[in-house]
Amino acid sequence: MSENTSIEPTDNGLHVLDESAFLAATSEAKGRYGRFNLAVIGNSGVGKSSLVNAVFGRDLAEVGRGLPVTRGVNYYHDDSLGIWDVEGFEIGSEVSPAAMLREHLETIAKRPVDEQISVVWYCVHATSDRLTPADIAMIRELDAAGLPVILVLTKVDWNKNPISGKYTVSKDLEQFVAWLTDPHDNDQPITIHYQRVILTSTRDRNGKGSGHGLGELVTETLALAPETDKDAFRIAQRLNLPWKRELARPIIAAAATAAATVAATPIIVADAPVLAPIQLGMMGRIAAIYDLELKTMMSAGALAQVGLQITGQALARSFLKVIPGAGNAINASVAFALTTATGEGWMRLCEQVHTGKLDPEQVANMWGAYAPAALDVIRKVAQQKIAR
Ligand SMILES: Nc1nc2c(ncn2[C@@H]2O[C@H](COP(=O)(O)OP(=O)(O)OP(=O)(O)O)[C@@H](O)[C@H]2O)c(=O)[nH]1
Ligand SMILES: [Mg+2]
Repeated sequence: MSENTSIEPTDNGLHVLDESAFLAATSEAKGRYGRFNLAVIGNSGVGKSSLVNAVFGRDLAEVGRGLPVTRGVNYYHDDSLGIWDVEGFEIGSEVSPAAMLREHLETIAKRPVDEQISVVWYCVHATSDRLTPADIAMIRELDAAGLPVILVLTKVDWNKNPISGKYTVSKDLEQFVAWLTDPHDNDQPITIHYQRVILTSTRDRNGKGSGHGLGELVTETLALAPETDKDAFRIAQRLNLPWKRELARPIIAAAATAAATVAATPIIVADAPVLAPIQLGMMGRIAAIYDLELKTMMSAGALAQVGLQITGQALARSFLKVIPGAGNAINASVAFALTTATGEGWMRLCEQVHTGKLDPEQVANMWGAYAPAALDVIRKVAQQKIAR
């Protein structure tokens, strides 16, 4: 895992950490989780980019790592997310929209495995009164290609009842939704191959607010994603933090167990950095879950500084003080508690960066604010041990 991590004592007796264990763990984890690919289909201006932005917290198109794969089809991606942006289709073009979409899907199917579509958001403006035959034919093509389709109604105009706080939509939209739930044509029931209908908005009618229906959109997208792509989706999206914690906690538990194993023979505090490779590896994996590219966001020096602060002896010394009889040696249960607390603190710090509340430049300075919380955890563990 981390044979290449070198830890060298400096003049002042502290240790300088090599951040390679951290970086290796991040890139290994990113590679393992892979990329989530979403196809977003809909007419120009229907709100596709706004939706992607609201759910994934970034506009890949703006970042500009896209390539026009074929006319009307663009692929944008970063490590964890790929977006197939498929334009709506002009009425009156020579080929039918469905035939054109089929061609697009064939083109996409020939692309590498890590670009293949997991889920489709088929976007329709909420003021439409029904799906057109072209929409229905296109959704059939998607279904025939084995793709799960969410029918996303965009730019829904919600009315909030000032007394009950309940959100309602217009009568027209209610009728459209009723039709979508039980579609028919001239009184004949018809089958349209979407799995879900979800009403969304990314802002209110004044262009403000944070949107509505987006939580349901991510929940249903996760539910429909193939099993192998679910973790990639949990990582790529930015709306649901508990999913990320669920991914991070087993990593913390595994690192804590590994640290306890190393400390089965108690470690003298001066040698505490022997736990550093384990803790840095854990931190690197957690950073991957929060989709943080700390390598590009922070200088190597700053990263090493964070590593030093977190796994360094200052913390080790201070927590040993709160454990009666520990002396200056770290035993298995202390190593376990320290690693758990470090992981929890780091997870919270990653959340802050991930949600934009903390500038990555500040990570090195801010760790101090998270370390006391780590100490609290250690104190609790110590107290439990004493009580037993
Ligand atoms: N009122 C309201 N306006 C929205 C909403 N979502 C997007 N818009 C606006 O609609 C316009 C088009 O949104 P985009 O997200 O660029 O639509 P698009 O489908 O990506 O458009 P193209 O890339 O041109 O095909 C923008 O001016 C947005 O501000 C919404 O939920 N409510
Ligand atoms: Mg767009």
